Amino acid sequence: MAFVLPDLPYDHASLQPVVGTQTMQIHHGKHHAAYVTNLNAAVEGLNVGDDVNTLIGDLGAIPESKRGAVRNNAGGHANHSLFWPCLAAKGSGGGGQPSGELAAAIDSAFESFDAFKAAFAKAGATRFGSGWAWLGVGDDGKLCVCSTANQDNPLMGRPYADCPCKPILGLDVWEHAYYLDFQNRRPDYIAAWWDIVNWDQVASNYASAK
Ligand code: MN3
Repeated sequence: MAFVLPDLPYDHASLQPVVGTQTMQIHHGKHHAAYVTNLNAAVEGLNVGDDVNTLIGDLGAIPESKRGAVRNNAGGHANHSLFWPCLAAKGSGGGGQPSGELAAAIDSAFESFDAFKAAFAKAGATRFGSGWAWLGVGDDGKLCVCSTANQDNPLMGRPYADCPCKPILGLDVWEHAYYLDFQNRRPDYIAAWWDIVNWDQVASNYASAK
């Protein structure tokens, strides 16, 4: 059973001007596609099933000779598969604020939506080199913010991620995610990115994770 590159739920031009068409073409069609191809090569001959989140949650079960390749490429596949549906065109599902249970949980954990945004933006901006910022549900059921390096994911647990949780929103802060649009200005990318967050999808992820 091979892992498959998921289709985008919108076209490549939808997220402009925050994420340009060329960035989307390369990011989804080249980077994410390569993680899927390399993951399928890495798990060839292993009986790992077809759920990438289950796979990254049990990296210790992977033979050591293949664990690094599975960590990087299953992580890349899982991270981007969560990322794309959490985005939408500004004004067509993207932007605004969460409502309902998710809004209440954010207020409970961070005191306000603005305080949450500041904590999440800081996690992304201060991640040295390549990685991700996350909003996730911890074992205690509370929302938390953290970051991971490279293609690590909070589902991997320790020692891969120092913030074990079930992620419900991720922000890719690899340069390939923003360099064509923002060059070296990662904080500007993060500030603009809020306009394309699909809070209905994040709320759905929260309902599944809690
Ligand atoms: Mn990426």
